[in-house]
Amino acid sequence: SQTHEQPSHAVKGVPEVDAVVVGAGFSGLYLLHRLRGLGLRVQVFEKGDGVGGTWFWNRYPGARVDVKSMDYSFSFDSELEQEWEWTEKYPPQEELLRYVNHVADRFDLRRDIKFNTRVTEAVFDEDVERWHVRTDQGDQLSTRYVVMATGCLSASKVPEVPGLDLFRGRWFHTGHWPKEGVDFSGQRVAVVGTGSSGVQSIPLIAEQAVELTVFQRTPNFVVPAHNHPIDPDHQRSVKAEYDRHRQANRESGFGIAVPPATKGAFEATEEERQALWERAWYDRDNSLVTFLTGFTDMITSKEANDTAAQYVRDRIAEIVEDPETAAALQPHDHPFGTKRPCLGTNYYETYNLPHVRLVNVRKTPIVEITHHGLRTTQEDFEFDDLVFATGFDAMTGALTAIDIRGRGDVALKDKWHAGPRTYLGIQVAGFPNLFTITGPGSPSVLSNMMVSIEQHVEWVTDAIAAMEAEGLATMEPTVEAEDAWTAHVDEVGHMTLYPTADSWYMGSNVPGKPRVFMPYIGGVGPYRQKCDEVAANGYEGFVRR
Ligand code: FAD
Ligand code: N01
Repeated sequence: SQTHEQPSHAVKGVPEVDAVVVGAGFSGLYLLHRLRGLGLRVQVFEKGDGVGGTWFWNRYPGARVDVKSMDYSFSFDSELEQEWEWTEKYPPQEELLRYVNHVADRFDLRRDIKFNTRVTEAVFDEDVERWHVRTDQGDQLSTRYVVMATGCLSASKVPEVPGLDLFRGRWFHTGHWPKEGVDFSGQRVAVVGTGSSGVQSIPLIAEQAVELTVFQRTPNFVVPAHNHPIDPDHQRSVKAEYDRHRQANRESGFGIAVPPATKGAFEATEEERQALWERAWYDRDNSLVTFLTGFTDMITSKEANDTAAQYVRDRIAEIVEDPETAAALQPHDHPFGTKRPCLGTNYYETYNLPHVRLVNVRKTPIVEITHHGLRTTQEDFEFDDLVFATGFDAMTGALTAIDIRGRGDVALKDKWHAGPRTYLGIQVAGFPNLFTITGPGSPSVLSNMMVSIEQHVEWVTDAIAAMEAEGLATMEPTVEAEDAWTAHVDEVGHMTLYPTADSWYMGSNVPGKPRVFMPYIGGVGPYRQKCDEVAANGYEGFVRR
């Protein structure tokens, strides 16, 4: 596809569009669809060679969503949601990638997307009030609006361990897995990392490898996924009342409607607590949020949270045969849910296999990678393949990787040196007409992201439509609104247990990253209401000119 070659008189011959969208995951695709609907000329840039974002890059064994498919899908088009048939409770990456491609085809989106093209720079020219965007392919565009749909979990992170260049075997990161797949048959494999990606891939890698060593720094809480084919009757019944179902998700805390908790953990009896955790663990239709929403005080009271945490630790001790391995797998250093909890299939069971070994690198840290494996403070390990399931520079990494400069040539990464500052997670003071989808300061990664993506895309495109209708040139938050919102995000975050954990929500997985709780835990329902009120009050907190 091509950029729109329209000669500009405003910016020295640089082609002009109305809007540049960076990224062609779910966010970028829906943005393109909506912005086109406003009659705007839009150019999307995507560094991959296809659409799908997360589901394009994360092709590791076992990669699948852990929000139910009927919830983790677009709701904006009723024909789309009615015609698409999901096969599983939690569909695998291939199915999600098929779905994203279906969306791109159905709405004829590809012709405005330039693939294999990374946006490197976006600079605001105050004289003409336009953004000047450059890519690694030499594109230059002048645009009024820039929307960053760059993803919260797209800047993958390989650990800063010396020696990787010496390693003679194959190495992979789960976040850009080779398209052709990887055959581990007959191989000695090492996996570093036991977050969601590690938890999903470890059991399947273990099925192929002759030897698997898992290097774990922090054990996670892993709840059984109980994935299964979708019952067609269930699919029909949800579709029969999809609008009501979706609306309940939109009004919920995490973007997944669940019956609200009615009491605190200690207002319940021991038997009631136990019964709830049993359901959350064993019910085949369980979902990840059951543990988080079972009692009103699960994410605010350590004692309440401990009742769930202990329940999970007890299950681990029951499943894992070797007591030392079981102890190493039991999380004690963070409350349940304060690091993203995982859903697993045969995860703990995998450690009972004779060819699988767990190494606790909290006790004996990795010192270096060698030509034949890696060395910890205690032991030299040999293997053929090395898998990094080490996560992402989350929420801000994909944004700060682009040289974004606003008024006064201020760089976004300098403005955010002490942590991200936004108004509603949507805009940044001093960066007019630049919008972020599921940006820091919005519920984002603490939610069913499809709900949050649709809400942001709709709010942003409505705001742009209002500007167009009123003939306005720019929109940006006031510093006061941004300061107040950033303080509110922090204050609400600190009313919970989240900041007590060293998580990627806190930036703790990236050395040198400021320790700030980045997402907004106020709940997607209340947050949506706040965004709607701001718009209804003439975009309160924004300067529009
Ligand atoms: P992405 O899908 O990340 O897309 C961003 C795109 O921007 C990418 O294609 C990237 O290549 C491109 N890009 C970035 N920078 C540039 C640049 N400078 N120039 C050009 N292109 C650029 N969420 C849930 O709600 N439930 C789940 O169960 C769930 N499972 C997940 C599983 C995995 C393995 C991962 C990594 C994430 C998961 N998520 C889940 C979060 C997931 O990221 C979101 O649900 C959603 O897919 C994000 O869509 P997006 O379009 O906003 O971002
Ligand atoms: O990444 P992570 P992920 N030495 O950051 C370890 C979504 N997602 O790709 O905890 C040793 O969670 C690190 O240890 P520690 C979901 O939102 C969803 O797994 O920092 N170890 C950790 O164990 C998820 O949260 C699904 O101490 C090192 C692991 O690597 C997010 O994406 C599936 C290390 C990284 O875990 C990211 O998940 C996949 C080092 N130097 C992803 N550096 C679903 O199931 C890091 N680690 C839906």
